[in-house]
Amino acid sequence: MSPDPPSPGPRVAVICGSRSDLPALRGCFDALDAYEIGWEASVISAHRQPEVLRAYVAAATERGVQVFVGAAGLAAHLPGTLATLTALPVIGVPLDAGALGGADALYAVVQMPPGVPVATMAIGSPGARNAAHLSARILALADPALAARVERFRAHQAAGAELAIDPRA
Ligand code: AIR
Repeated sequence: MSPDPPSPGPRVAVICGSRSDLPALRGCFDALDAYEIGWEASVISAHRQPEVLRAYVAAATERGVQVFVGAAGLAAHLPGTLATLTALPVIGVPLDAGALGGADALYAVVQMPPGVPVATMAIGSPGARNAAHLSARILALADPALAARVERFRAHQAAGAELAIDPRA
């Protein structure tokens, strides 16, 4: 049996808790574009707009979104709240937004209770990039063309090794 064809609308929904988070997410959007994965982005705070978040998750799921990425700083409950609202995979990106350098957000995102999983990335823009790469690997399970692009990226990355360099040149 062949897998279902990819849905036509955005397959990844990226949500962040504030407009101030957007610069850290740039690499996520760039990597999703490079994989040719349709995405949509929204600013919704789990603390400030809980009802908007609930309605958005329901509507996005209805439209065919398959992976949610939640990114927030401080007491970053957005990814965890997403995971309470959907059974789809949720990827969490803790951001550095204050005095604790993102450790606050990391603990908030990673320490989910059993049964409510969030795949937690590194703090900040490296984690945001990896949210795109992990989204690609998840979606590639049912999308052979995307699986080929993931393999192409891996080969390209592996080809970047620099053997026997002159470190002072
Ligand atoms: N935030 C917003 N609502 C709940 C949380 N945890 C986070 C945002 C941002 C930080 O608080 O994700 O990283 C500061 O937001 P703002 O809007 O004050 O700049």
